[in-house]
Amino acid sequence: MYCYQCEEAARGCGCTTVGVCGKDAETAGLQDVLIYLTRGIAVRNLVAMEHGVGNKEAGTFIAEALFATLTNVNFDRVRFRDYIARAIAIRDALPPAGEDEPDACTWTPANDAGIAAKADEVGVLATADEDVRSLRELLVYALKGVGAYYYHAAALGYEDDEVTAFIQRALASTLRDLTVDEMVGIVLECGGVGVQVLALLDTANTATFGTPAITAVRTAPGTRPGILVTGHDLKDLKDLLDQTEGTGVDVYTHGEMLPAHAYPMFTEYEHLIGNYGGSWPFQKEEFEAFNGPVLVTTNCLIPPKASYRDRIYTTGPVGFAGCTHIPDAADGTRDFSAVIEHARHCRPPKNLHGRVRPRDLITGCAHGAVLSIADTVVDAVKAGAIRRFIVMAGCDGRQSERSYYTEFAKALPRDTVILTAGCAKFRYNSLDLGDIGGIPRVLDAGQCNDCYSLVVIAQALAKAFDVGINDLPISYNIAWYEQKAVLVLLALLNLGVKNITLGPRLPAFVSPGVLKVLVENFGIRANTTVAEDLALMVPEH
Ligand code: SF4
Ligand code: SF3
Repeated sequence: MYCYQCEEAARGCGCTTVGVCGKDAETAGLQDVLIYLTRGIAVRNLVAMEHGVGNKEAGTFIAEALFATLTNVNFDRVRFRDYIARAIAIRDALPPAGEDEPDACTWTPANDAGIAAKADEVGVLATADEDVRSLRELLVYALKGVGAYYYHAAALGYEDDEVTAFIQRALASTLRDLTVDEMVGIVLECGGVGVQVLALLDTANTATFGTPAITAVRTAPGTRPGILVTGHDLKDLKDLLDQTEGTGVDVYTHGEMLPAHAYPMFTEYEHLIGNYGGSWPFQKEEFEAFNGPVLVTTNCLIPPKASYRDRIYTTGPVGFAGCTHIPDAADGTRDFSAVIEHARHCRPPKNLHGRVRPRDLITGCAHGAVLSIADTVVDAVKAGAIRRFIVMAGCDGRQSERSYYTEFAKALPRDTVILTAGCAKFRYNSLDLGDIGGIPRVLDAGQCNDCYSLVVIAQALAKAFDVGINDLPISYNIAWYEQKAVLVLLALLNLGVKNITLGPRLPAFVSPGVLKVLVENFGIRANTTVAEDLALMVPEH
């Protein structure tokens, strides 16, 4: 195996025997083969689409397949073998793309050993040139982000054929020998598609669940048995809440589900009690203490301990051998009765006092809520009460060096406001950083996809001050971990945002040559120390 798609890539290079995330070599190989096959589907379907005989479902399948290979989503070999079988069936039902199709369009494994042998041939290291490999992988990782966000939007009935067509065009491009300039062009184009898919998901969420309002979320557990819902899929949360109504079972959000509490529709469920725990790296301790079933709707799943494995339920692309998977339903509404029945026999959650302070968490500061108080914000900037905004969005991670973000947040002067989204916020959202004239100093727009909100807010501020987006008093100190963050970063670049600081480590898949392009064109830099970065991002501090 060779995997270097996330921030934890072993030794800052790549995982070669087993992933730091827990992914084993066999699963890594199955993922490589699945991605290879999606390239073959793409080549055939693009030609078929040109002739008006394309398969729309192929695009949706590819989005889900890419999502399944994203870090901390699926560790289950059986599920990947099934994805591979489905990929071959979809591909083979499409007409050939011509006389000399690439191998990805025709290769068929004889057995599991054949798949394993193919994995060695088509993995990351199949591309010898370091820069070409870097650009191809950068593109594929960003596409995993597109696939993930598209999956959630589609679950709510919001689809966009342009997005799935781009995914296929981009995948097919990785089978061709393109110039570096051409590859950079597609990577940047992917940032534009990133903006498009983030906007699609924003529309899907707000049209379905309402416009989020700034909301304080309880963190102290109740006294009844509960189900903990983690991940990003709001549709699963909604369906679970409907099915738990009147059962005596409470529902709690975990990690990236926290922002759900800010949507008007979710505030109507009295048994949606509050948020439990913090971000994904702490889930072993938190899932153990929760006592009840945990529904994992997306990343990040850490291989569960045997002590609570039977309480983990997965949906959609998520999987882990030994955990119960809730199957998809023909009408789109999954049946959670087994999870609910399980919960009835469980003890209520333990109080997590000690590590997590029992303090309400503020969320829902998405574009609708912030722009409704835009005049107050603009006045505070004009009056000098707010000197600067710092975008600290992105991912959390498990290494101790992530404490940098807590220290950075604490060290920020009191006339600065943090704009955040994603699970990175759990490093500082329970600190009492106060407010500026009633505006919370940590404005949490929501999940990582709600970075889109931060862009909408920045664009509105740029308009209000009649300046360019890079002339605003905003600095970017982004934390990344997995491939959705790669897409969000490309989306920011596509919108013209410059001088982003990225940490805690630069991606292993970015070669020195590609890094040079990013530095020269966009001013991307790696974070350093709190003091040095503060001096740079909050001038005259
Ligand atoms: Fe390693 Fe990250 Fe790949 Fe897991 S996803 S194998 S930790 S690089
Ligand atoms: Fe977090 Fe896994 Fe990236 Fe949605 S839940 S941001 S890391």
